[in-house]
Amino acid sequence: MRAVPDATVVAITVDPYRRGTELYGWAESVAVAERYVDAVLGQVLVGGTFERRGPLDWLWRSGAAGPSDVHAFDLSLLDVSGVRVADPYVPARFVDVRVGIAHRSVVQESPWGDDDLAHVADTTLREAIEFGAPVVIARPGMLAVARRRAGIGSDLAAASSDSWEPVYQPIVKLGAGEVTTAGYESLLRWRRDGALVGPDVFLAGLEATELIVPVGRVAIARSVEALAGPVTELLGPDAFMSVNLSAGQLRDRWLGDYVGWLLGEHGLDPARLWFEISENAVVTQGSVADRTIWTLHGLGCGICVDDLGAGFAALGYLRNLPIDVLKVDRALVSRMPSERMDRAVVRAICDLASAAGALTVAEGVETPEVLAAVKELGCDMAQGYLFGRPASLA
Ligand code: G
Ligand code: MN
Repeated sequence: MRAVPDATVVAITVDPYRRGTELYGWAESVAVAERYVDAVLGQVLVGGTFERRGPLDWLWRSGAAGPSDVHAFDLSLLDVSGVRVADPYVPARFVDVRVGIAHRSVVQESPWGDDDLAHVADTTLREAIEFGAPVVIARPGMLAVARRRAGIGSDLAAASSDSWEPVYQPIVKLGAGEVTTAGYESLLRWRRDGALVGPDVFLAGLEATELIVPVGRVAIARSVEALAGPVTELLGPDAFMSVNLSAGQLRDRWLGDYVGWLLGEHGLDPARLWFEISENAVVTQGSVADRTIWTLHGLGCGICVDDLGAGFAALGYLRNLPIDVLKVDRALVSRMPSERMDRAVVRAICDLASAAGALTVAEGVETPEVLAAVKELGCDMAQGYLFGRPASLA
């Protein structure tokens, strides 16, 4: 046990994107970082101890009561972080500084192990680096998040392939008459300690470790089996299955081969298998992701742009990629009855789709009012709790 438990921990990294290293060289960058920590941070962080964890990384810990005014403390760190000049002396050198702050009094969780607060500070520092924010301050509840993440890498690596269980949500056709189920979206779930958990728990971990490639293949295989079996029995030989692809899967050069082989094994018409690519995935021309999409299209599979409406990437996608389906984001769809501008955006998406010869799916339809709005604008299909939640087919 530490003699005095940490009250505040600050995790600091200098030059996280290696811009200084590129401009000044490694040795000088490290020297600038040392000067900055000494001359600048040393003025702000008083009463605790600095621990050097690497050439460009420091951890500052303060025990006992910690700073009396945490807000003032946070602001003083904000003042000296981000991109700034290391010191007032000539020659001036800029330093890029990212800081994660964890106050025990703010995070408010118990019980505390010796390194819990340092772990929380590291989690906030990672966010600072990821989002390009100079300073991130740990929020209440963050220890639980850090702890959940701590075990997840090894749990994912140890997970057996049958712990991955897709669930299926109906997608309905909107015609003049009754709505009828035309196919399903496959949504991946993970059985962990008896509970079935969603992508918010596992997706970032799978992507970070590239485990998304084998796990994604299990998900596709299960979905294709479901399509060939129960879905065809329930809905007939024209029903489709739509499977989400994340960034890591799109970078898998052999995904197309694998899908082609799977479809052959089950004797399925490729047009019945769709793939969803998030609008937020950045697909540049000539990249592996770009080739993967063209390969899947070449096999005859449907290509969908998912979560449409958050950004405007879809305009470029429609021009450069073989898009068959536009899926309108549920945030946008759910606001349609009340917000004129959101209706206008959805209308524009429907126009775009018909010009491009693509189909539209409105996601997240929860009420008859939203369904009416979606029908009025001429969306081809819809999906949402009004028609069914993601569930197993059996
Ligand atoms: O990004 P993507 O469209 O693949 O996300 C699908 C997610 O949206 C699933 O996790 C599913 O549970 C959720 N979802 C599906 N329909 C609805 C709905 O009508 N309302 C809400 N709030 N969520 C929905
Ligand atoms: Mn989707």
